[in-house]
Amino acid sequence: DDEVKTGTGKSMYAGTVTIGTSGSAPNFVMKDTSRGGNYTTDLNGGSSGAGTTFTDADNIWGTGAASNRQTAGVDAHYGSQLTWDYYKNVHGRNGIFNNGQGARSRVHYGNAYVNAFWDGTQMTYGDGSGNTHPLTAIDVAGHEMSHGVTEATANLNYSGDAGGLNEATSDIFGTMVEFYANNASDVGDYLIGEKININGNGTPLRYMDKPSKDGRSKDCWTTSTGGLDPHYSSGPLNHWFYLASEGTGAKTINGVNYNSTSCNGTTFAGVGRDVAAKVWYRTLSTKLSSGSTYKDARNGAINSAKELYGAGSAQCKGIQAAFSGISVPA
Ligand code: ASN
Ligand code: ZN
Ligand code: CA
Repeated sequence: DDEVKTGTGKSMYAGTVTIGTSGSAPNFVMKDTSRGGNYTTDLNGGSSGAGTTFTDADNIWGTGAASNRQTAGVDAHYGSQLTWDYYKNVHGRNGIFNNGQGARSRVHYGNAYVNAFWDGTQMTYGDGSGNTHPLTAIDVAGHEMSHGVTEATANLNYSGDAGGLNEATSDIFGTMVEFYANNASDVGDYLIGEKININGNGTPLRYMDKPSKDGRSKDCWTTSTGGLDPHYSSGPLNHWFYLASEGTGAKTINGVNYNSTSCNGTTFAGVGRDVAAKVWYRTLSTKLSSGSTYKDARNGAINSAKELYGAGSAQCKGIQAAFSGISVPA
């Protein structure tokens, strides 16, 4: 039956969580009828097809260990559930496509595949090196599904300035989904991929307070930014989001230390991440298009902040100061 059931998931990265399922004993199904029918399947090492939808006898899923096939499914399903709830409850968006339809998530793609991706219609996750750390952490799931939101809204290109805006948008909303989850095992931070140990030494993939800490991303916008891989040209907008949210200077949030400085030497307070995300969502969904530049992002965000909070508001000033703080000129 299609009635929503509440399952218990023993995840890899987020502890024991509640997940939306359906069906009934002994055939519960990892399909969430309360969230557009989001469902999660096992590719079992394959690289094509729909995979096999996870089922379970007692609606208690996974063990918390990667060796159990359901575990990665729990994390992926939980990530899709959080992403659905974040966009719905915070931005009034009804699913990735804003049409009430959920999406499939596929886990156990290929062998030791160290990536995850949105392909326009569905999510796919590899199991990571050694097949021991699937790329199913909350921020990664939120990042990838936000590529779907970007595609359905501004449809930003994946090259030039727009490529950086595209990637950073996924980092911004992946991060906001992580904060929204308020999960004690995977706390909100301004780091990307801190749970999946992709570098093998425990360091995250990206740092929003100072993107250059990854050795390749840029902190400040220049006329050369658009020539970089989108995962590095995202740096300035990630830095903007941190500065707009938290301001300049040293800060500890959920036990993580940050120290962010502006590119132009100014110091200022942040307007809070909820405000910065609201402004950026409005910018993405009403101001930008495929060829948008960092200058378009600045103008769009300032106009969005004016519409939301008023021209003279502290919020509008903070958004503007943070764009000047990443060297995007007026
Ligand atoms: N996981 C990568 C990303 O979302 C896939 C890609 O390179 N597009 O950025
Ligand atoms: Zn991405
Ligand atoms: Ca994170």
